[in-house]
Amino acid sequence: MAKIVPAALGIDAERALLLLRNMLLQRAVDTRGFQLNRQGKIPIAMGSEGHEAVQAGTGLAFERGRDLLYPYYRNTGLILACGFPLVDLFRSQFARATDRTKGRQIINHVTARELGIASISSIIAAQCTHAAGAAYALKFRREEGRAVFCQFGEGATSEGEWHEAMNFSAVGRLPIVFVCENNRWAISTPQDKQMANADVAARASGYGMPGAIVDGFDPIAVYETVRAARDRAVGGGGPTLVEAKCYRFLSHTTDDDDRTYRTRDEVEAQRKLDPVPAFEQRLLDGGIISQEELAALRVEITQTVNATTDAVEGEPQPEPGDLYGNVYADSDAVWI
Ligand SMILES: Cc1ncc(C[n+]2csc(CCOP(=O)(O)OP(=O)(O)O)c2C)c(N)n1
Repeated sequence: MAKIVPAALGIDAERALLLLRNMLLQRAVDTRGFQLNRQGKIPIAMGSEGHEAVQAGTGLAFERGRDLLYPYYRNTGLILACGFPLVDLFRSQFARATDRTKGRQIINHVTARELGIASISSIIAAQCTHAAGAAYALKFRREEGRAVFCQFGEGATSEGEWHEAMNFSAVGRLPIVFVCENNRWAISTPQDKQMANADVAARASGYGMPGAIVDGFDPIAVYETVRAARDRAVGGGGPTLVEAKCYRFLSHTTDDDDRTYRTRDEVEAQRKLDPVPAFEQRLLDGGIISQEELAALRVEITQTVNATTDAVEGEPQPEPGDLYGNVYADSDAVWI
């Protein structure tokens, strides 16, 4: 018989376990990325530790086969939650010939048209205008029941493109959800040097759309908030700005050393709120998972990540002669 989650959790056991699985996988992928980089096997790794709950919750709100996702580079957990294959994520990290961009793009900058996952751009906030354009297309074509998800950090909200996307979406009442993953730091720039207001969500009213603040360490709260925003978008109510307050536990990338700009005390204080063990405990306390089942899930995920990285490491590198392929139309090969 299916387990029923106590009312306080607000969702059924199946979805609660999906959230947990995604969060554990995301943490395992992050850990492996940093290991592979330190072993000299991949050129750079970008961690999303501290963003697990935001991304698992948002991924659960995403309607596969209908919605469109415009992610940013820190969205490994989210793209996995939206169906992106783990093997393709590591093919991107190892820049193998089997990679969907044939090893061309910087790691984690993936794309999967068939899943509705748009190509990731390194240019901060560029995805926001792309997302607004996609939402405009959905409305223009009268495609009912579909929404666009647009993800970004708080640093991106200083970019002109972000403001243009917000304004255009609000004026057109477009079916789009803006999700700000506010981890307080844009590399070495703290939020209070980025903006004079405390909450990104407060900016929404300036465009004439609702803004919502949610605890980014709580995957269920994120799911419910983003899902409500999606329902509003699909129902013709227009865009919403959701601000999920979280934290980046690791350096910006493996090329960054966060000890140069933030104190260990600050990081340690945030670590105490780590969303992964907190959600494990919540599901244990709620009787959704037992200690044995949790241990087995952790082992299964580690084994999957091990097997995948072992397999991908053995795949071929791109051929040097292929360098100019896939650059211009009618060149020697097509994009997947
Ligand atoms: C237009 C532009 N300016 C600067 C950069 C360099 N840059 C890369 S990541 C980053 C920080 C962005 O921070 P935020 O949007 O808060 O996202 P986070 O990395 O914290 O998740 C910056 C400034 C860039 N890629 N594009």
